[in-house]
This record gives sequence, C-alpha cells and structure tokens, in this order.
Amino acid sequence: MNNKQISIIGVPMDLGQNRRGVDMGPSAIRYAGVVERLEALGYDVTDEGDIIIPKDLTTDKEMTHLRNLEEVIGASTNLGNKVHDVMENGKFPLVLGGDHSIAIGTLSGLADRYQNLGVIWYDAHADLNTADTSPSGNIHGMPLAVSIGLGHEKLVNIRDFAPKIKPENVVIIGARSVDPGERELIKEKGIKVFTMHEIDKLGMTTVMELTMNYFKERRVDGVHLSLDLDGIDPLYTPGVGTPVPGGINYRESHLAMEMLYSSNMITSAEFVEVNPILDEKNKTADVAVALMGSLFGEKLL
Ligand code: EXY
Ligand code: MN
Ligand code: MN
Ligand code: MN
Repeated sequence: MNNKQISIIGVPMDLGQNRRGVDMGPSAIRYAGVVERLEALGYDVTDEGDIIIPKDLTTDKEMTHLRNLEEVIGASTNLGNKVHDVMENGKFPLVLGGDHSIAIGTLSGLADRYQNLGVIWYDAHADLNTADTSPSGNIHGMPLAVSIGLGHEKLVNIRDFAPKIKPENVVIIGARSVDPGERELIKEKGIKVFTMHEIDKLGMTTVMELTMNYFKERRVDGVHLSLDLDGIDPLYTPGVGTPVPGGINYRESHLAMEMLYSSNMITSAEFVEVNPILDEKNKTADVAVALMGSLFGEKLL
C-alpha cells in the first residue's frame, strides 16, 4: 500500500434494508481491533468517528418502492462529503458499514478524485436492482446500479453529478444470488462477473489475476474494494442480513486480499453488512478485521 495514512469512517446505517442491527457494524469492527491491527502494520490510522444518519428528513415522504429513500440520500451525501475530505487530506478512506447502501455515498466521494475508477464488488449479490426490478424495495440491493447511473434520479445524482463509475470498470466477485433484472443488466452493460462457478473452476488465484489484468487494460486511475461480508460463505461470516450458502471460503478470501495488497492497486475500501445481532461472538467482525490485515500487508511469516 503506497499510502501509509488511513482514515476510518464509520457508517451506522441500517435503513437500506429491513433487519435491524447492521447499524452496529462499525462498533463491532472497532471492537474487533481494526485500529490496532493496522497500526501494528506501520500505518498511521485516524478514526474519524461515525457519519450522521439523518432520520425523518421530510414530512412529505415520496411513496416509492424505495425503503427510507430520503434518509439514504442524506446519509449518502454526508458520507460522500466525508470521503472527499479524507482524500483531500491525502489519506486512504477505509469505510465501515452499515448496510451496502452506503456504497452510494462512498463512490460519490471517490468519483470527485477518480475519473476512471475500477471497482471490485465482492458480494454474493450483484446489487444491480432499481425500484423497477427490486423484489424487496431495499436500497442495499441497488448501490451498484445507482453508481452506474440507473435508478431514482435523486439517488443517482447524489452530490449533484452522475454517473459515478463506468459499468465496464466493475468486477463482481462471488455472485450466487442474482435477480432476473440484474442478470439482464449485466448482459446489457457488459459487466464483468466472476460467479462462484468461475471461482470453483478457475480458482481464486486466476480470478484475481484476471481481475487485475482487466483493470490494467482499462487503465483505471484507482481501484475501490467494496467488500460485502455476505460474499464469504456464511459458515465463516454468519452475522449478515442476507446470507447465501455456497460462498467464497476463508482462505480464498485471504488469498484475494493478499493478492490485492501485492498488486498495489487498491486506493480505497469499504467493509459492509456486518450485523452483530445476527452474529456468533463477533465472528463476522473478526473476519472483516483479519481480511483488512491481509489487504494492508499482513504476512503469515
Ligand atoms: N437482490 C435482493 C434484493 O435486491 O432485495 C437481495 C439484495 C441483498 C443485497 C445485499 C447486501 O448485498
Ligand atoms: Mn452487497
Ligand atoms: Mn473537491
Ligand atoms: Mn450481499
């Protein structure tokens, strides 16, 4: 990692879905020792505290198929501004969720700085729904669609510009639960996806090599890692709201993080969907912190 200065930003957001508890994710990850773990690797770590999640911003709530739309807009704007400020100060933004709707805010802040940003979406899901295709109305199933410019215009235009990223700069890794509308969008936009099938068949080493070569060919000017803990098999990370069996295993995930560290490509990261209420003894937050260790250069020997 070129940047030895890390700013941690907590986002206690649970309004992008309908299971309570994921707002406590940032606390659980701090409790699991994120600051100490990164400091032990020689980083200068600043904990910026938590983003304010506005409640009940308006009285005339729009009746859309988008749960807590106004609150998500407010939180995303606050987070985007914070990510922008952290980067202005030359620090590596490390965002702790919170449900995956927060990626809308993170990417809105990153897009000021990177015009050709690569994004790794490590997730069981594609998060490519819009209000029209969503089976749930939960915005945590939509952040990737929003960031490529599709969906409710208020979400798409957070911080007054759109789109935030290019669909051809996205690589989804670990997908195994994709809705019909998302499948169509993947085909239509030519989004690169390594499903569990490819991971099983090619192995994680090849998948990561192909991912990094893809970004090099695309001449990206930075790479953001958006890691949803439900990308990993729920055997290892049970504390998530939408677990899907048959996921990426613990060692494969470490290998992926170690390869990203060696590539020197990652310029920002977020770890999302840690829900301590659904967890077993903070296991999922512990895995998140262990993976951050590998992402930031921890070695076994
Ligand atoms: N595709 C489903 C939906 O849109 O409701 C489930 C989405 C879960 C999203 C999670 C966190 O990655
Ligand atoms: Mn997700
Ligand atoms: Mn600026
Ligand atoms: Mn997911």
